[in-house]
Amino acid sequence: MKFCENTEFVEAAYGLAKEAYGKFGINTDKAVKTALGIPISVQCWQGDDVTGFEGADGLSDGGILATGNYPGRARNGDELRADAEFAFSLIPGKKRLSLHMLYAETDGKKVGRDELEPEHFEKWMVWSKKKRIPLDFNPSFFSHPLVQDGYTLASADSEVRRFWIRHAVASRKIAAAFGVNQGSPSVNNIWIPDGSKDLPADRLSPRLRLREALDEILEVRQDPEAIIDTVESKLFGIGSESYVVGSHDFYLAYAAARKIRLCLDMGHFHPTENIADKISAVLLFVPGLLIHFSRGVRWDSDHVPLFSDELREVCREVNRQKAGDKVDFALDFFDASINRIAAWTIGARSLRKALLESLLEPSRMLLHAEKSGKLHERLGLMEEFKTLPFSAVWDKLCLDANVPVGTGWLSKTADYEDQVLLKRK
Ligand code: RNT
Ligand code: ZN
Repeated sequence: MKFCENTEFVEAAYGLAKEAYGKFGINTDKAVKTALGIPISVQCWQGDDVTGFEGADGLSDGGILATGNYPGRARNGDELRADAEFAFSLIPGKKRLSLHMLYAETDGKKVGRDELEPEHFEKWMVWSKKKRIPLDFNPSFFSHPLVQDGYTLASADSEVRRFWIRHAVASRKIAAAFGVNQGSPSVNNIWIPDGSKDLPADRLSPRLRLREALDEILEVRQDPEAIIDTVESKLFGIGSESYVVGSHDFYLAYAAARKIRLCLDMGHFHPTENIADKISAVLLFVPGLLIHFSRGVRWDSDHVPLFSDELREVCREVNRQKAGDKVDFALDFFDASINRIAAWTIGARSLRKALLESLLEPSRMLLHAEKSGKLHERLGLMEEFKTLPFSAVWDKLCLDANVPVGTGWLSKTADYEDQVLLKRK
């Protein structure tokens, strides 16, 4: 069955669902429209296993790892843009694309990462404008010989540190150029891998150096209308199991003190810790959040996110607090063991689903039960809401957005694999 052939069925089911939600005071038409309008920043690096265009044959030196060798990885800008565009045709709603410094296009010239300029992202900017897909950005502190013994901005070697400071300053200039090009700010996220495999004797000095380096980077003025600065923490990485300089405590305090936005990555906390609970706490003290939607599995923080309880709870929290204007939604994962277009599609669709579901929650009833001390009612309602006819509204959202309903995107992905991906040798 092709996705467009069951329009009537989707509409009929939606009619019933609309009535069901209406009984709880929820306007499904409005929820669909709102959910479609929330931008999801899709990470370009799922398309090529975080390899980039510097001639590397994969990700290295930085505590993260892409595993798998499914055929069809994008090898250059044109392929990556084509793949992203195709994936975007399967993902409903507003999208942005997040780039890394690694994805500069220098026409075969070797340009140091500390010397990159907006002109090296010209092709991306032209594409962004033409396709109306705003760009976000990230300095790349990995896969580079100057990631010295696992350290970059916090390195004790001042030459190494200076190089990475120049790199981050350059990334902010490029992000600001994106912002001007697209007429809205580009989010520039700083994540560094710095840390130690085994127990450090000195936990303080690297943190002092990181604080100083960040201050120096952020001191360079960029137009706040063009760029939003964020900093991202981590719990541990490969080779930084015992100590991470940019821990959650470090960046939480830093972002609050310097009044910049904080990035919370769902895969960067203890396995039973959900960032949903952090949102209301952190937003009291920092101006905004970037959320990296990901899925941690044992040591890996970057599996494809699913429509899981954790992810749904995060979206519900943002909606319940009406914090949407202070939160940017982004994806961060890289799985090289499955079709990369499918990885993008599964992750992005699951986030869009959770956003829609959060908007369909009859939160007022929960609040009412809570305020009147009827906690059994609060729990009972939460449980009953789980089985409201959500899938009918989700299908309608896909139909309205003109993307495949249900499993329809899988056969399209298979065609693209045959016609495009498998031809790449
Ligand atoms: C790594 C961080 C970071 C990266 C990307 C590639 O643990 O999550 O966000 O995944 O920048
Ligand atoms: Zn992340």
